[in-house]
Formats: sequence, C-alpha cells, structure tokens
Amino acid sequence: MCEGHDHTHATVQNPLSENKDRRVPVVQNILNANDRAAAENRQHLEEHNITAINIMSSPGSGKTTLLMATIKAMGENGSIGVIEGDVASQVDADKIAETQTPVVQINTGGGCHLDAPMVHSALHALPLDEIKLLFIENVGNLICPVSFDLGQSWKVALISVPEGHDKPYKYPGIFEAVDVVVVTKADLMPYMDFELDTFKELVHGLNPNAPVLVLSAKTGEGMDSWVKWLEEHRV
Ligand SMILES: Nc1nc2c(ncn2[C@@H]2O[C@H](COP(=O)(O)OP(=O)(O)OP(=O)(O)O)[C@@H](O)[C@H]2O)c(=O)[nH]1
Ligand SMILES: [Mg+2]
Repeated sequence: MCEGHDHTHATVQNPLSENKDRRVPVVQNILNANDRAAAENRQHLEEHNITAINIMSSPGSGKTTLLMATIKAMGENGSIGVIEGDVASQVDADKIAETQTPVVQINTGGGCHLDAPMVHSALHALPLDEIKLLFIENVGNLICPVSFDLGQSWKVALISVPEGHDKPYKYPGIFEAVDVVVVTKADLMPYMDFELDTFKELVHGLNPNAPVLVLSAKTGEGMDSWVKWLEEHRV
C-alpha cells in the first residue's frame, strides 16, 4: 500500500523580504498540508470500506477508455465511483456518467495534478455508501501527480504502446512510486516498435515488485488480468 511520498525539499527566496537570505520552505509546507488532507481522505475512505485507485499517465494514454471498459467488465457488482481530474472541461466525466456510474469532475484550472484537498471536496459530492471501488483519474502528466498523495489505497501508472518502451529511463519517479504498471493500447503493438521485454526490465530495475499488465481496452485483450488485479486488491 502506498503511504506518502518523497518530498522535494526545495526552497524559494522571497524577493520582498528585508532579509534576502531567509529561505522560505514553500514547497515543503504545501506538501505537508497535502499530506494532512490525504490522511483525512484515507481515513474517510477506510470508514466507508472504499478502495481508491489513483490512475496516473500521460495525456491520451487511455485512462478514461480503460475506466469505461472496466465499468463494463465489472458490471454492477463493481460498485464503482469515479473522480475525473482535468485541467479543463468535463468531457471525461460526461462519458463516465453515460454508464450511470457516480462521477465528479475536478477542473484544476491549469494545475498539472490533483491534490488531496481537491479529492476531499469531490468525496463529499459522491454517494460514498454506494461505492466500493473509487477510481481517481489524475491529470494527464507523468511528473507532477507523483508527488501528491491523495489518500488512495493504490497507485497505478498507465503507459500506452505509442509512447515507447523507453519511458522508465526518462520518468523514473512514476515507475518507482506505483503498485502496478499497465501497458495500454496493446492492439497497436504490431505497428509500433514497443519492446515489451525491455520495458519490463526497465520497470523492474526501478520497482522490482510491480506487476506489469498488458491490455487493450479496445479489443478486450488482457482486461481479465486487470480485473483480477483489482479484485485481489479491493477491500
Ligand atoms: N487503439 C487503441 N486506442 C485506444 C485504446 N485506449 C484508448 N484509445 C484511444 O486513445 C485516445 C485517448 O484515450 P483516453 O481514454 O481519452 O485517454 P486519457 O488518458 O483518458 O486522456 P486524458 O484524459 O486527456 O489524459 C482515444 O482516441 C481512445 O479511443 C486502446 O486500447 N487501443
Ligand atoms: Mg481521460
């Protein structure tokens, strides 16, 4: 289970301060406040016996499409709820709502990640007594979301085949942080140069215990292994 994260101990100087040498630990304070809100979210979710999954990936790697396929695959027994995080628009929430699944859209207004207070507000807008499995689709980004604990039970990284197998070299933080890695758009494998064995080696070099699942939400290939992982990791 993921608890907390590595903090960036960056500091910035206040140009208006009389003492220009005084360094203000702004980033540390933001992360501490986030961690307190995340702990509250975690307690709130546990009280309702909800397993929360924080899904992180690049824009367009297939988060919403995978959620739609997951809702279909798990059916009503899934008792699924969704929090959608995007910089702007509610197009993803509208798609989820078409399946009659409870959903809340968060717009960050430019922010490149969700944070725990945003998720706290969204939790109050969801029928928590009806939900057992809560998916939190983070803002599409391989960097910022990793540093912000949301109070989730598990963290998932998606990587789509067109993005290339070298991403663990370039964005190690996300692959180190997550509990499972999902390779999406497997139906495109024959048309791309994605070397699956190399990708798995790179992921396991950073995170030896993370399973690497391979699936296509479009064809349904590999969806069973994802649903099995969810069933094994929900309360
Ligand atoms: N071929 C193929 N295309 C897919 C698959 N999954 C998603 N796509 C397509 O990829 C595009 C992006 O999918 P989304 O599910 O919107 O991606 P996302 O990660 O939610 O995107 P953002 O919310 O913008 O970050 C869409 O055109 C999907 O139809 C898949 O398994 N195979
Ligand atoms: Mg989406």
